[in-house]
Amino acid sequence: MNSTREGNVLFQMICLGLTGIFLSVSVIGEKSDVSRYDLNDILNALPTTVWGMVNLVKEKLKGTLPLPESKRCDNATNFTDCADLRRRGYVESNRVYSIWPRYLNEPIKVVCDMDTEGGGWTIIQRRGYYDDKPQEFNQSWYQYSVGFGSLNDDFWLGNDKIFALTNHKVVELRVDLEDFSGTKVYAKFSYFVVLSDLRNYQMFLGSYSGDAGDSLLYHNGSLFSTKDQDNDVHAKSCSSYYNGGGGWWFKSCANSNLNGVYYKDGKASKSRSGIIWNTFGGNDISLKKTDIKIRPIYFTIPH
Ligand SMILES: [Ca+2]
Repeated sequence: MNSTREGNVLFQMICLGLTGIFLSVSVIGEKSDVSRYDLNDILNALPTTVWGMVNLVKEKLKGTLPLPESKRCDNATNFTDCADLRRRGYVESNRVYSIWPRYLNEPIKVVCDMDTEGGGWTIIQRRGYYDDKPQEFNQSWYQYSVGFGSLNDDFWLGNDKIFALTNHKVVELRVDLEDFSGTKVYAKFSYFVVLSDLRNYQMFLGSYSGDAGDSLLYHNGSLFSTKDQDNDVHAKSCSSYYNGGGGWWFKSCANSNLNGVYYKDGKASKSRSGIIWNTFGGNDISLKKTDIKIRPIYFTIPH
């Protein structure tokens, strides 16, 4: 590939990225349930987000990272998320698919929920689907950034991927929960945005609906924290002091943390250390199954 062609490809990538941000902001701005405070915070974060993208492209220009242009032609990775797959006729849940969200240097593997409310959900976290031994969620900042676990059972997709998937389109969030008595509930939030590593993966949520209660809203606007990086507003580290060492968007601990310790009988040895959603069972129990998933807000299936 000659350098002019490379330049054109890079320029297109930058333009696509910027257009995506402006579209996302304008769509969010039109939604009445977004507070002026939230929108201002997102807008204030844009320069660092764009700066991160510019640095990524500069790395490509230096030749330290491979150009993705040739892979883009591969049909197997010509999908940006599970909604894209579902629209184009893929209906199998719990299968590993390859997708390529904008802002990522290469395709990634994901599992989809193709059943709930018409499907098209990209799953970003799952607990309680393991075969032998539960996946350990007591992991470092780095591991939460890149992701861990197995897509075939329990996993955290990774904050860098969650950043890409929540910024290339405006997405809603759905959380499905099950306790050890077999009761299933869900919570939905009308939008969900996670900022980049440069902003400590700060998270913003829209309005709540569902029957699980709105326990994640308490953490709205919080930065991500792990056992080795305390960004919460509590005097101590929520992750390591109260919440079992998992990473989460802790404000000042409690209310919800789906990345706590997995207790096989649902009985937490210490209050708040398990997988908790305060409005569904309180802080003393631990849930049996969770999955967290996202989908573009204007998702429809063509007939
Ligand atoms: Ca703290």
